[in-house]
Amino acid sequence: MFSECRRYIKEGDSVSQFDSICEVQSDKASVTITSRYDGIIRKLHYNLDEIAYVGKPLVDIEIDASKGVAPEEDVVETPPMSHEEHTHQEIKGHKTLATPAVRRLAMENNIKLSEVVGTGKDNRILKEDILNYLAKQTGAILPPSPKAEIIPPLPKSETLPAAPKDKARKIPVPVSRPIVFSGKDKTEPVTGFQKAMVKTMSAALKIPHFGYCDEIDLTQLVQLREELKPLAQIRGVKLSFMPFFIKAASLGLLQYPILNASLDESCQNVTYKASHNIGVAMDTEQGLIVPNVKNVQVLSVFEIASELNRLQSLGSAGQLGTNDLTGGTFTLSNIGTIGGTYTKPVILPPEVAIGALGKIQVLPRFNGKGEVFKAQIMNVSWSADHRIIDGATMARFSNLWKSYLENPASMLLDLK
Ligand code: CAO
Repeated sequence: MFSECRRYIKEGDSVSQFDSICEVQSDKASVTITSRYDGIIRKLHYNLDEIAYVGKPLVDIEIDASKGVAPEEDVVETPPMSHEEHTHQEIKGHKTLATPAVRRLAMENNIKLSEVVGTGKDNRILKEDILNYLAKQTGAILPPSPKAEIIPPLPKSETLPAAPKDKARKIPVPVSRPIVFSGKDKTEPVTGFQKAMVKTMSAALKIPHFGYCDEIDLTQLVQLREELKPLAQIRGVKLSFMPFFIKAASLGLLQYPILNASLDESCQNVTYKASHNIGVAMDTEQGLIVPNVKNVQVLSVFEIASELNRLQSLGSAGQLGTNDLTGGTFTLSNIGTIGGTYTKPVILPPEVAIGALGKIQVLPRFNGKGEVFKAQIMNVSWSADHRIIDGATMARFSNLWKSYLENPASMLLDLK
């Protein structure tokens, strides 16, 4: 069961294979459904935001006779809600990974796929890669990246806009739909990620939260990151502060494994998790999502950064799969990228602890000699499940995490 949250076509539109038909959202992931056929849209089986059911028809497409296929009505059914299945329509078993549409585009332009660098998952060649390759060959200037493009909100009724025609617009860009002020109350169903949030947060508030806050002097880390950023950039990775926060948390969890545990529903057993799957709260166009970096305990800071880059690009494209969104064991929420100092983070069950990071600010502080200096200060707010974690444990963990970040070289001693 899922809801259709964005549509790119209307009845009577012509579509080609792999054109986007609509975007659907379950409480775990959102997926773009593309056309399997060249043809004309004859019937839409659902209205926007209506609940659709797996295995039922979604849209009827009349197949285009001119493409050498006998005219007939065909039906694209609602797929089983597996993210993997619907993003993997490419031909496998070849040296290069690319969808048939991309292969056709390459063939039409006499481009050898082996000469194109793929920027998709597992080096898959995307349409943009072909267009970029072409642009380089011809010196043409491509339209701006669709990520930066502002697309007007879609109306909900029959007056849907025509399917995006130019190539760049074919990539769906999630845009939040503002509620237009009409002078009348408006009731909308709670769907998608919002629905998941209702479920998770209602469960979370059954947990007695213990809160603990502190301030961290990141002066050394800010400097270190400035030095390492260009090195990571050369290796194709954007290095933010998060990988350090995440690695320091994992080193702390090795000493305080109760914070990387879960409590069963009857509160009879605590399971200490072997993996440090550290969740990162992400603010996306579709709302809050919390993908996690798996097995941080065996990853370097660089590897965490690389994985975070991957999760962020998938997250902002609304393409995170179930695997990335489940199995978290501990969470960090960097609300400081937006603003604020202290907050009261809410634990994500079945996890037992979460940390929220405030904005890094330049503030006057005293050094060891009593002199005032410009310090880079960040506040941290922890919440822990007080049924199994006492305040002292939370405070000791926080002190250790803080010491790694205030003196980042000390992390070297414990890195494996
Ligand atoms: N204070 C000030 N600046 C910060 C910062 C902080 N706490 N954390 C990061 N920054 C800076 C970064 O260094 C980066 O600057 P540069 O471009 O100069 O390198 C810039 O802010 C943008 O960082 P980023 O967003 O690309 O990367 P990140 O790894 O720091 O953060 C993510 C990633 C996903 C945590 C963040 O984008 C995000 O979504 N934060 C919001 C989380 C949220 O909504 N929490 C609430 C959950 S409860 O509803």
